Amino acid sequence: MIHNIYITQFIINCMNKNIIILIIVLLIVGGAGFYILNSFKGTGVTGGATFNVNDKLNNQEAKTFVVNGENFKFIMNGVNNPDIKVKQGDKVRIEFTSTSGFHDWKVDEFYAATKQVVDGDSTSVEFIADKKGTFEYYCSVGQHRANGMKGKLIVE
Ligand SMILES: [Cu+2]
Repeated sequence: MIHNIYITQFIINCMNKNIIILIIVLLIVGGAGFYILNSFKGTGVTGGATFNVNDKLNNQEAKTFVVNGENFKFIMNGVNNPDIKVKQGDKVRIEFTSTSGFHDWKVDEFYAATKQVVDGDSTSVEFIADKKGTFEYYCSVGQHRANGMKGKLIVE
């Protein structure tokens, strides 16, 4: 009986020791992980005017649309001036190429605008579609918008 108590005591002592060691290991690993994660923050490549510090949406995967422009229309997957549909809160990325002529892609309500590109050049813009509604995207070069170079951005 006494023998059994000693064995039980011994096992409990061992478990305590193991638990303490486990906790120490977890603290070290956790601390190192936290330190490594922190050291990565702030070193990210920003690459654009849409980078928001302290914006968790920034980590969201962007919904990407590949759009081409020519005189005087936008084309996406073979469709002219297509409706671009997203959900409220989505991060939207427009990858825009001018197949011919001088063009850009713009939506005023989200202050989203690519730079103007010419013949075969590409550019892109990212923005958060933070309000619902139907908005017009368009080309701001010359009279292109009036000539029909526009379409709908629908945020649901
Ligand atoms: Cu244009």
